[in-house]
Amino acid sequence: MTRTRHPSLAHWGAFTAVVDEGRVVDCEPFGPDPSPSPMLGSIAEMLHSPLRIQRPSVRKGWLAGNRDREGDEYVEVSWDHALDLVAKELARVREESGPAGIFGGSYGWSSAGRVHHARSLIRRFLFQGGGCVDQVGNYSWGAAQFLLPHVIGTTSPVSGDVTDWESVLANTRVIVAFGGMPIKNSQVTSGGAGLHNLPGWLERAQAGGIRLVVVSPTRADIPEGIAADWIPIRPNTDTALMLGMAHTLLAEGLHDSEFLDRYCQGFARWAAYLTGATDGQPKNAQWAAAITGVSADTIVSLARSIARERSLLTAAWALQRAQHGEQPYWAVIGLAAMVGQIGLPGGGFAFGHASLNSIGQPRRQVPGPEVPVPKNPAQLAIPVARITDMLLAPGAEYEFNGARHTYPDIKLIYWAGGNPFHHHQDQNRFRQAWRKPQTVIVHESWWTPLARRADIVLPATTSLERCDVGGSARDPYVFAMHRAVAPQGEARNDFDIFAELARRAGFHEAYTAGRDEMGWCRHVYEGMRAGCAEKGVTLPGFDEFWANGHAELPPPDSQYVLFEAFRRDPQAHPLRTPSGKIELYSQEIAGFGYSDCPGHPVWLAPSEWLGAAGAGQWPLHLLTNQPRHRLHSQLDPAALSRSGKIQGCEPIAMHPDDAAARQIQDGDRVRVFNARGACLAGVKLDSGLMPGVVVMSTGAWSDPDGDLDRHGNPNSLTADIGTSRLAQGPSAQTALVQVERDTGPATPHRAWESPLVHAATA
Ligand SMILES: Nc1nc2c(c(=O)[nH]1)N[C@H]1C(S)=C(S)[C@@H](COP(=O)(O)OP(=O)(O)OC[C@H]3O[C@@H](n4cnc5c(=O)[nH]c(N)nc54)[C@H](O)[C@@H]3O)O[C@H]1N2
Ligand SMILES: Nc1nc2c(c(=O)[nH]1)N[C@H]1C(S)=C(S)[C@@H](COP(=O)(O)OP(=O)(O)OC[C@H]3O[C@@H](n4cnc5c(=O)[nH]c(N)nc54)[C@H](O)[C@@H]3O)O[C@H]1N2
Ligand SMILES: [Mo]
Repeated sequence: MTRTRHPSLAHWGAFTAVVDEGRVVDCEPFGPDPSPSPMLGSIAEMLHSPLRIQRPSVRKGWLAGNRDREGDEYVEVSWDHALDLVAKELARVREESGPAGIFGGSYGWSSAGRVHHARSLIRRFLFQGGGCVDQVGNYSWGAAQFLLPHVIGTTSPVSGDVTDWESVLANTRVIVAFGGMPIKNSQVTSGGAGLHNLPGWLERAQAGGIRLVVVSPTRADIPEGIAADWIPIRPNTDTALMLGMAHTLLAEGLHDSEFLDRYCQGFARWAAYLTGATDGQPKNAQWAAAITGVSADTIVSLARSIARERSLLTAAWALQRAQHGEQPYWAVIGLAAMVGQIGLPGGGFAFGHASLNSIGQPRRQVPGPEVPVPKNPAQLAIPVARITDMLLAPGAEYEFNGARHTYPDIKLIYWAGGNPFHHHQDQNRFRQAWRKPQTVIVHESWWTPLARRADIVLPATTSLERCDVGGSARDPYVFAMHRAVAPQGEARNDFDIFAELARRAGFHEAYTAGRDEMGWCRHVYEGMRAGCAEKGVTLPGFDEFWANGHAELPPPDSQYVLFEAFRRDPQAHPLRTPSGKIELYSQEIAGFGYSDCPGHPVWLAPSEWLGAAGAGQWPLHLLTNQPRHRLHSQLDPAALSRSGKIQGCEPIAMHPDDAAARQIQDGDRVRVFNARGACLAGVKLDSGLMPGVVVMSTGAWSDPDGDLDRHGNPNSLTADIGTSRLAQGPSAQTALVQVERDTGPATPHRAWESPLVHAATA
């Protein structure tokens, strides 16, 4: 038997695909990876899954003009016919409505390979073809993205430019991790990685005696095998905790006045709020204790400890994925500024040290492989998480980051590389909105909930069916991704689909730039190689790289410390804020006049939280974290993800007291519900949870029956509100629910079934 071996890469790590008789039989982890992800084991099963879309398919009802996209049947058509249909629809809508009628932001993670990165390819195609309504921001750190430029002049710390682990290990004495450091999240990095180092960094931190404090509603956010002090906190109240700490520093004279004067703008304004001079309410530790559920003593001693020792304050991205999510990020910067260690090795603030594998990994700052996406000539975009508002209310006005905008009237949606039927909040509202456009076109590899709600479905290849180049910032490798098997069914590469559509619209040459797949692989690699050369880093030529399967970058010469240069010389290295300093009071933001995001960090109670009046009817705060066994909704039907289900449903973690009060036992099937919707879930008792808090991971493929999702997509319960008028980010972590035992008959969900697909007649 001749087995062949092919290097490849997924968002959850590099690997070698082993192929036997046209089938991938194994995915072996990349040799140097110290902590490969078990999710590699799901790739072969998904590649050959019966859920693969075999041929281009058209929704039956669409042909008859109906827009009810739930539960319909499909008719297979030839590629030529499908491409003609798509080209005609695009041309019709462009003609009738212009680019404002086409929604093509296509948010989603797509694949790790950068040549075949579907979201880049679709935007390249739609922008070159005249433009469309794009999406700005993301679901990961949408609030931070629009807040941080006002406060520190850049968003780059949230995407990875934070003080690196080497500097932390050598200098830090206490790490305070708001939202914790769940190692499971570091399996993943957008674009994939060769080395999963977080477990190793944490072990070294522990061996070096660095104290780790995890502030989180759940003990599960303490990294496995690492000792940490756990401070349980009510969800969405970290800002109050930080304000209580800031007040303590001020009251005890532990704040660094010199740092605040020299490097910060507006501390006096913020201090007046902290002391209560502006509103009569001192934000002292007692005040914070009543909001957060953390004792005043704990707050005071944590404040003292971060001021007296070298401290790193890091906030998980989840903190800002909540209503008023701007505030904890601004407050943590304010707190770190008072401590005065910003710009010192191992000190200051950081974001997301375990949110992705890449955060805090030392690496040279060099460009990665990328397909160029031109500018959107239509200059139209909405904040990514406002999609339902847009679809439901064309012509309505909304505020965003200091400007007023109007929602366009969308006639056609084109999506490739994402799954809004998993990722968007308040799915029942979103499902109503999805009925509005005339036409929905989707490229997918599987019959996902999105594909099953599209009008024209084009089957896309997966990474192992094509050649690519991949890699991510802050990983020392760039990877060759070799085609391992032939395309399954009639699947085609997204690139080839768009190239054919571009041909029909007369811009094939511009789209392909005269390159085929290998031409593009060579091109993006050579682009990276040239960028590296400019920084004094030599990479091998393409042919050598391709044959070897990867190329390695040398380690950086020095440890990276965030704002080190600014601290050394703030005149020579000012921040790109109006004052050139850290803005603890922002005249710019204050000038927008937003009560939901005023001019300095404040505590604003969210509309749903455990201290809210509504907590009577909906007494449990639902957190929806990242799934351990899959990447969002990707890999959900595979054995690893299936193994975590309880009675076929997505698990919900619940405190034993909350369960007992509802006559619920471990392993029971429950209905989780609120005014927006409901889903089934299987109970996993967890005494490491703060009582009153329940946790479900995102990504279970939904199977709605009316307003009830039978599988357990928690977005059937979350609120679809912007973080504030400033950033309009998603507020997924702000949701109250009730839970009851489900006593109905066990009806297994049908989320992992293909729709009824009729073979082509002609
Ligand atoms: N309640 C709640 N909701 C959340 C979050 C939360 O914390 N709580 N987190 C949010 C966050 S941070 C994110 S990033 C989003 C993630 O949301 P998404 O990125 O939309 O989720 P994925 O499941 O990764 O969807 C990617 C889709 O692309 C498809 N795909 C992969 N490769 C290819 C390809 O080569 N071609 C084509 N055509 N398709 C491909 C996959 O099959 C999959 O269906 O979810 C958000 N939603
Ligand atoms: N295995 C796996 N890893 C992933 C992903 C995946 O799908 N699977 N997705 C990746 C993506 S796209 C992203 S953006 C990142 C996201 O990275 P994060 O946003 O950091 O991840 P989450 O799991 O949403 O949240 C981390 C923890 O924050 C805690 N938390 C939530 N709300 C609060 C709060 O109000 N206060 C406090 N103190 N803690 C809170 C929760 O307990 C949760 O476990 O993860 C990435 N990593
Ligand atoms: Mo994300």
